[in-house]
Amino acid sequence: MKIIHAKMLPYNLKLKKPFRSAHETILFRTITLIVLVSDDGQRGYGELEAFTEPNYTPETQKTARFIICQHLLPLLKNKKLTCPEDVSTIFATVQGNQMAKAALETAVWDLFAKHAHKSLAQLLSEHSQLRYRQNITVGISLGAQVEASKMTSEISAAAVQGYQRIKLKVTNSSEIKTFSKIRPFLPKLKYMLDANSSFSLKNIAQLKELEKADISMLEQPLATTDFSAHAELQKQLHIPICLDENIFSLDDVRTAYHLGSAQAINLKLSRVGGLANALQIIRFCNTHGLLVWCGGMLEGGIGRAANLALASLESLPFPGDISASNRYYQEDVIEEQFHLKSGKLTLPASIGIGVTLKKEIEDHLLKQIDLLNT
Ligand code: OSB
Ligand code: MG
Repeated sequence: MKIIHAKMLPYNLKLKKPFRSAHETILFRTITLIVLVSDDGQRGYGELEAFTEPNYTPETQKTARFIICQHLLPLLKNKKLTCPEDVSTIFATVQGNQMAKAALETAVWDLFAKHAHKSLAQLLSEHSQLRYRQNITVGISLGAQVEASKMTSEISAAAVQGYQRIKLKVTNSSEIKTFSKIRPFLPKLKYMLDANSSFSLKNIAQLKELEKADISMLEQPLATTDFSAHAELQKQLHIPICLDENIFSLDDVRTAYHLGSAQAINLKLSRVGGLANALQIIRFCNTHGLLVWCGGMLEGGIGRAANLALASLESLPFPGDISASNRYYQEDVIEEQFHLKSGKLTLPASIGIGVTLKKEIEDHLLKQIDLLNT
């Protein structure tokens, strides 16, 4: 297979309400939609997940679009692809820029799946030799709240909708205290906290307070690149640490494993450069006893569908951050909706990524300049 056309379209999504984490408060989410056309006329879709500001990862929408146009697409041009895994090999000469790579790589997976008349989940299952499920238990990530009453009502509302696992953002010690206080009165579900690098080793005493709170794990308590501080904390803390911001590659997962920095990995296919890398990480985690689960990036419909296909693999039993379509946005980019039913989302039935852009968005995307022939 060869990629003969490539187009992209930045797209703004407005959140229903602000989403606050330690990094920033988001009200508008810009994504970039990607379409790749193969020499058999098939269209493959990808979504660029970098944020507008370089707070969560170094990439931004603008830097990633630049890398895609100037460095990645020229590498793809005229290359014969025999399998989707070829893409990460071809991109290996470009350092980092994982989200730029993932946006194109997932579109190539979509093309190969469509070419084989298979769903993306089925193709991922075949390439990883892991079984997949049609109905996937999912969790929700709730933005940080200062007040106990707000925290309680947000959590209760998510429980009523059927979410089986609640992740709550915390940004400081007082929010941790508030959560610990309300924890005994919350519905009987799995809970976890995500600190997005808010703490340092000086806060060990406050973090150890959480040992009484019955949570599944604590995500990214310490600095974004600090594997050794997390290892030090994990030695002293009787709660599994989950790494998110630290993990850009399989090498990072290996480092975390060998240093003992974490017992769980939040796997975001965009943050690790795509699906092929994600599958390698899953394999490593499975053989080394690390819990691995599918994270989220406030995706639009294309990104959500790719996440759900990845999360369908049986080696990811812990519910991921893949909420229903109605969670974040009034208006999404795709026709279809992912509805929560008894805490689960169902894989789309069609081949490939299984979802389609809304007609007017698709038309607009196809009218953009061809980035492979300019
Ligand atoms: O830390 O996991 C995170 C969203 C954006 C950036 C980082 C994170 C998150 C979330 C939301 O927690 C996950 C989602 O529902 O998409
Ligand atoms: Mg996180």
